[in-house]
Amino acid sequence: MTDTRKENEGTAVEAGSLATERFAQSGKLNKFEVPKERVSLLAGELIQAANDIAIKHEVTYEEYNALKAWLIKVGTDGEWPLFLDVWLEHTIEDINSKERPGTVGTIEGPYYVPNAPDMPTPATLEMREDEEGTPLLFHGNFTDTHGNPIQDAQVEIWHADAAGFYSQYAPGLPEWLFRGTVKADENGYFEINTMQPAPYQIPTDGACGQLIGAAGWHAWRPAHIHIKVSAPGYQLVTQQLYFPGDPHNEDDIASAVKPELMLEVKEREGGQGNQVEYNYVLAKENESK
Ligand code: MBD
Ligand code: FE
Repeated sequence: MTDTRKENEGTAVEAGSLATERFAQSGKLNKFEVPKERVSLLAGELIQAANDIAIKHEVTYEEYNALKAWLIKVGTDGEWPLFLDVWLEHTIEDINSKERPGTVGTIEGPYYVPNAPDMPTPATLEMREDEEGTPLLFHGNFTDTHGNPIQDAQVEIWHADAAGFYSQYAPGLPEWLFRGTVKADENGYFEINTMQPAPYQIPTDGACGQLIGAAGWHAWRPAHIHIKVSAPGYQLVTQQLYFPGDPHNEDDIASAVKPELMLEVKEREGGQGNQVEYNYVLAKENESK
């Protein structure tokens, strides 16, 4: 997997900046209303924390200017979504999901695209002819927190290919490769045919990669499948699912792995790849723990 990635490394930074473009297109750049008191509190404490670190470690002008240059580069490379989703979103997600009963969530990350093609169950995600990788059948069902089946549930799914690339964020991939909106049946059951994704290395040639290199860290996320599950009247869950045995389950650079999100992988009868079952429990709109 590392070899395939290397061939394309020159294009990696593009993925980061595309995430910025998409964030802008979604209208989110001007949309927020945070009360003055909160801005003052949060921005004030963030600035104070930076000053405290400078005092604690006696930051030099060399280091201060390196920071300035690097922050400028995060912007010009378009990597603010990547930076924030890798190093901060996990904490925001934890805080904001702790009162929601049912299936556990985790971060969305920078590569979600809304309105992926609708497909009824059993679904097969878009793939190229002779798509490489291990076929994966992913199935499960939806219930509410009392164990009753849920009507009109859907699974939005997106993941990397077997080389670690996301469609719409890497050149040359079909637009909706490994992206779909799968409608569960009237019993809340769904079935999705896809290919197992590869571990993901965040772009190494942009500002985030430069930081990782300068600090001597690694750039890897374990292989993962992104999911948003929802049904009318229920709270949306954004999550990812992971594969046991991946060496980066223990040291995900984005700190987004939770034990509840680990799949149990079984071989499919007939030797056709693997299958996994994951069942969703959704909380009603006003339901809390
Ligand atoms: C990803 O695929 C991802 O899921 C996150 C969180 C960050 C970078 C790339
Ligand atoms: Fe991802």
